[in-house]
Amino acid sequence: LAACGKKNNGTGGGKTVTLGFSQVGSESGWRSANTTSIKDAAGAAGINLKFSDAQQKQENQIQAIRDYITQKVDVISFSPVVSSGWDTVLKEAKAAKIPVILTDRQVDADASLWVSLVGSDFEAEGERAAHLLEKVLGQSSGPVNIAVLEGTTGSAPATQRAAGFKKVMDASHPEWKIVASQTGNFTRDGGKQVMAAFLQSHPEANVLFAHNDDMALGAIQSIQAAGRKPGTDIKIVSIDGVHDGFVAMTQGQINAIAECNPLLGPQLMDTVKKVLAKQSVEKWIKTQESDFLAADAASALPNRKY
Ligand code: GYE
Repeated sequence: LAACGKKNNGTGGGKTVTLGFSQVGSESGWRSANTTSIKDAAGAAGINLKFSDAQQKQENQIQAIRDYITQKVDVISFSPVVSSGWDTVLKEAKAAKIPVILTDRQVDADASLWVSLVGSDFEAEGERAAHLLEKVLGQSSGPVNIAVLEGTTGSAPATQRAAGFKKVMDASHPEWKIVASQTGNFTRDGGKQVMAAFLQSHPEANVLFAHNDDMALGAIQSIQAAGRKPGTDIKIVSIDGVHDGFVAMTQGQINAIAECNPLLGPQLMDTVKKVLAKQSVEKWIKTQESDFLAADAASALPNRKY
């Protein structure tokens, strides 16, 4: 009777669906928007969401997934903090006949262990960031000394954004030089600290490629503290397109952003329902994204959804 009283119970007829979701953490503005999107979309779809935050630790995610298996949830979904090391727990889910849908980040595991991935093409984002840098540099001549703030080591977005950026460099820009590259863990504080060290060890750096906006925003503080002008003395290109990143673009502090859309909730809930209804789903449900230069930021800002 309780189920009958519900307008929408996630399957259109049967019992309420329970989805166990393990989130990476709350490291960035992107992640906060992603969490909100998943919670809101579950509510709207009438799906019972069990949500846990792994605080950027793989062992916490593995534990959360094991708990969801024990609780016999209908579907498990997670955004894997790093790419490797998932085979054992994914086999456990398979043995329990619980489908696994990946969101956001990919895993290096046998593709038969997960049903579908809802997320972005990170290598394409790295390539897009490099093409944005071409536009930012325009006709200017002189050395291009790039400092890179990498995302979490071993995570799909860090590995693939670096690879995509390098692909464009190797193909078209022998004159670009990466002078320093280190992880800032996708956090503002990480970006701030690593950039402060780069400014000391590599004063020749005149470009920053940050794997996400939050690290760029942290770096901006260190660049200003060093008496240099972000966006002018050091050109900055980042990835995500969170609200504060857009504000920094309107101020000319970030020169360009390759968008990575965190609003994956609706597509995830849709995929959950299809999988349970035994409908076919694409192996990789890719996210639509755009590129923005600082000049576009002011007009785009009012329409940003995250
Ligand atoms: O770019 C970053 C977040 O996995 C795409 O994780 C995501 C990345 C995003 O911390 O801000």
